[in-house]
Amino acid sequence: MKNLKLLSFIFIILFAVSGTQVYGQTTSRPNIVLIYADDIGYGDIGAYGASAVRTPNVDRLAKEGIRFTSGYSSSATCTPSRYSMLTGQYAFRKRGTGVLPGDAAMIIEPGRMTLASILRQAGYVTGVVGKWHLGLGETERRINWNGEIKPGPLEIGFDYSFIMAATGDRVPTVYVEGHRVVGLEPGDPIQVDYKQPFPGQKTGITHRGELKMDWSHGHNNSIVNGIGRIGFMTGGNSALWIDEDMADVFTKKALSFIEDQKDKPFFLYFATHDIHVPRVPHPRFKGQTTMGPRGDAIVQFDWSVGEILDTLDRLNLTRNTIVILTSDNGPVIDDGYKDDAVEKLGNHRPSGPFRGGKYSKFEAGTRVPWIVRWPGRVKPGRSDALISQVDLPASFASFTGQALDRQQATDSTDVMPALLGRTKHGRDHIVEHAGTLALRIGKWKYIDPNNGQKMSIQTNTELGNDPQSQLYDLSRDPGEKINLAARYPDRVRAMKQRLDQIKDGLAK
Ligand code: NG6
Ligand code: CA
Repeated sequence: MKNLKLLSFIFIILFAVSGTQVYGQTTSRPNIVLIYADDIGYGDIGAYGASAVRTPNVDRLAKEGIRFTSGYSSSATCTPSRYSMLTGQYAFRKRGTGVLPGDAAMIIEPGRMTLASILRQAGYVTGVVGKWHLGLGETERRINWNGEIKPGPLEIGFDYSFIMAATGDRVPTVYVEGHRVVGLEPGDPIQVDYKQPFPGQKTGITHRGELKMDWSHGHNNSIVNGIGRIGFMTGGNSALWIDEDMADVFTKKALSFIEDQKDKPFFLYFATHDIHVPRVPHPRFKGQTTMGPRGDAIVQFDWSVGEILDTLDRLNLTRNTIVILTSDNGPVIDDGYKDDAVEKLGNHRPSGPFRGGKYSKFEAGTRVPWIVRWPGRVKPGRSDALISQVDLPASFASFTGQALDRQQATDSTDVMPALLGRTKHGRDHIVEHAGTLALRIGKWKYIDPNNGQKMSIQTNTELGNDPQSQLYDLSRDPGEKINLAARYPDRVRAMKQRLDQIKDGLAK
């Protein structure tokens, strides 16, 4: 009995020691900076093959870290990708997790375990700067923008937040820091309505000729800073953001967070607005590419990344910081504004070698740039491991030696060994979500049959929908051109079955 106790004691000690030593960080917790781009495609980055735009800072990160070739966002649009990245649960499991309006209630319940709360639990100071798009407040359409706006990021594990509520093209076009709109004057309260304009309000339809950037579809409600938006708002004039300054504002906040927390382990979730629409980079980036605002916004994004890397260098934090860079979904050219993106694209291929883009079940919808750097600990190189953003909660729970609440982050897999380059293998499969689902297992990609539109007329994107099953061999046909479903009916059946089981929560 005594021996048994001693044995289990030794076992526990060994386990604890090996647990913390797995990643060789017994003495310190490295900082974590997650740079999350918006709508940047696989082919939009120099390190991933782009030549029409230069991205020296992202390329530096790729050179000093691991460049993943099969890194995925869990969905082909923003809200569901962010939802699953923070919660570890696929967004398709929960209703109401599609692209949210700016006055949506928060879709992650207060107190729920998230990537942020996991790290906070491990002693990290946690901050989010940039695009939120997960809703705010308790009740839809009932947010009081002039009072305390909560729950929000602070209620799900962040110690600090400086965000835009939804997207650059949705009202309210103001920054929210903690629970308050920044720079609001009490005499000029904000009102938001997604259904109808306020009496006498100028809109993108009534005053189209006055717009500094015309819309191509949607984006014709309120006019703010000369640009039509989705949704109507009035008031809050002193608080309205200036699109041209947004990258500067967010980057500055991110840098101060790093600076303020430099002596503690910190987690920064830096979610840029770039390169989402409206693409209105600061004038100093204007004309940096031949591709118009979309290309210039990539340069601006790269500048923000450079500021983060330089600050880590200056504060001597580089070696003790894991930087992850990825994007929330694939690329789109015309996402609703006439910003010359189509006309000036030239030979640039935002989707890289892949088919489709944002909104699509083809690879370019969710296969995105994904880089991990941890100098001295992570050997630079390239990895073809399959990894998904939904894996971040489980991976960082394991990294910080915590047991994950399996009831919650049901879809999250610990891929930390792959993220840190200790193995070339990540998950065995990837679920790709754009309305309906697709499944990748190894080199095989299966797309569930469905009757959706094949092509988005608005954005000119191939959505991957087809009433027939689709099966592609990505190793020979990364562009998903040759449907092999008829030739391999057994594989189609097996993959469909697996996908159905995943959908029903019966298999991972
Ligand atoms: C679409 C918008 C698009 C973009 C997208 C969300 C229209 C016609 N299109 O509804 O411009 O805002 O939603 O993008 O309004 S995401 O990256 O945040 O998911
Ligand atoms: Ca997006």
